[in-house]
Amino acid sequence: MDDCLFCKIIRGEIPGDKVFENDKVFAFRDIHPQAPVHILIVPKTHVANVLEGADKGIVADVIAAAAQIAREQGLAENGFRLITNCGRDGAQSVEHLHFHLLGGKKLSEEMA
Ligand code: DGP
Repeated sequence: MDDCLFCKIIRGEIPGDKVFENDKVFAFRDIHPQAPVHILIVPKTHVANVLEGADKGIVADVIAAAAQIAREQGLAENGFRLITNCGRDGAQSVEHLHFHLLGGKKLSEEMA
């Protein structure tokens, strides 16, 4: 999508600290990290959120990549959090489906 921030990062038009890429998924470090490891994992196909991506198999591709990245980042032993925000009440600020991979410390038990 022409004016989507994350599409521009995927295309290399805006710098992104890339940590992973395959034919379907791209991952880069969050610009405002909330944990020692904070990576955004996004599908290369533009869908706005998990509602749009769920029935196209896109979410499954992103989750598979997230599991690989978690292992590569050394998060498998102690654990991590993998979340996606959706819509206004979910506090989604960028309308391109993304999962936050957070780890590298004991995370808060608060979910909201
Ligand atoms: P969300 O609130 O779930 O939509 O998360 C969007 C995340 O995107 C937020 O944690 C900050 C991150 N972000 C916003 N703009 C940029 C950017 O230009 N580069 C990178 N790397 N991350 C960004």
